[in-house]
Amino acid sequence: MTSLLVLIVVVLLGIAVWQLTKIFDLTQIGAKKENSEIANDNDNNVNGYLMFGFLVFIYLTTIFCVVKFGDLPLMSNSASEHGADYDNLMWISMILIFIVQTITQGLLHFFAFKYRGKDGNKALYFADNDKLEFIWTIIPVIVLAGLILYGLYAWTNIMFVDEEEDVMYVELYAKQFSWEARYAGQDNSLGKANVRYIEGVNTLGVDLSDPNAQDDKQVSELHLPVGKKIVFKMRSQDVLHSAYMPHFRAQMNCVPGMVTQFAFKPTMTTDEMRNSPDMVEKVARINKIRAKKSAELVAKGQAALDSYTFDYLLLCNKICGASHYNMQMKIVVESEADFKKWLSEKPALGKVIKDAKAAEAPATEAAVPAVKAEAVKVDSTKALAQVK
Ligand SMILES: [Cu+2]
Repeated sequence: MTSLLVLIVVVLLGIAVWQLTKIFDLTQIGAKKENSEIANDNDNNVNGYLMFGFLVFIYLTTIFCVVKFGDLPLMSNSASEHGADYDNLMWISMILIFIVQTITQGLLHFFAFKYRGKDGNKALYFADNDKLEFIWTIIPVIVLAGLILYGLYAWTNIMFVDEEEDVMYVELYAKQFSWEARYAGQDNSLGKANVRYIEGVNTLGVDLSDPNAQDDKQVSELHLPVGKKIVFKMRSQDVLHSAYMPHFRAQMNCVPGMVTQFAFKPTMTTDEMRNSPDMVEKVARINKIRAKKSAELVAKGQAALDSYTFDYLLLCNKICGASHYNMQMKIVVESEADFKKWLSEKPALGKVIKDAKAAEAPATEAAVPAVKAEAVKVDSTKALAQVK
């Protein structure tokens, strides 16, 4: 209701201002010599200088953004083998865009200023110029073709998985609003799965009649061995999600009803990334902001924020619902030995589900005699009553 009233007030204010300007215009009739709707030299000059002003504005905004936010994009310090290729492609594209936009915007606004209207000037009739058209067509063609070919080459390299190579299979399972992961176990082969099999602790819908499924291991925190190529098989339970691991320059959609794939080799452990100069600087900056915020919170009598420690993350990069922003899973990259130790402590899925069923079964069986005994008790009470 309040917003409706505010809206009405804003609309009425707008109408009032509009009417006032009309009244102001009417009072000006006859006051000025020049009251024509046709642009004169003064108007043209104003427009010409405004064009220049706008050019200065976009240049200054660009410089400001580069200086202030230039260190925020992830364009270096990647933690995967293909990351350097990816970053190169990004750098080349961004530098090209930057140079081309600086030159074209400069020319556009300069000529708009230089050839602003002048009383008595006549436009030059200029039909065409083949040489000029050829130049401004062929340069973008060559540059864009080069970029596209390089992009295709990088993409093919990133997406190629050599089946002969020693790889590890991991499933990433997306659902509103969390992630789960499944390791292929000793046989390095993920068991079949389907949403129809989801029941009780089998939250991934793994088909337990598949022998490959028995030794699979289900986890809610992703650990990866450094230097080993991991082939991720992605599935989704409900809607379209996107598995996004920014520090590894990896992203792939998770589509309900199909399995998608992305593979990469982590090259930096979590500890190495935490200690890299770029990350140390970034974390210090984040903690400075948090300390400032904490001081404000403490002044209000609330609890201070914890200091931030870097962790790799798996995020969802498709807006998949209300809690999409919080759909994330921690990733730990560690040495192969640490990884093996961690994984060996996780129970196999076949055993987990068998144990869960066994735990359910005695409870049901125990419940049945209790019910029977109760029934007997009721019957005997009834019989006693009848006897009495
Ligand atoms: Cu999602």
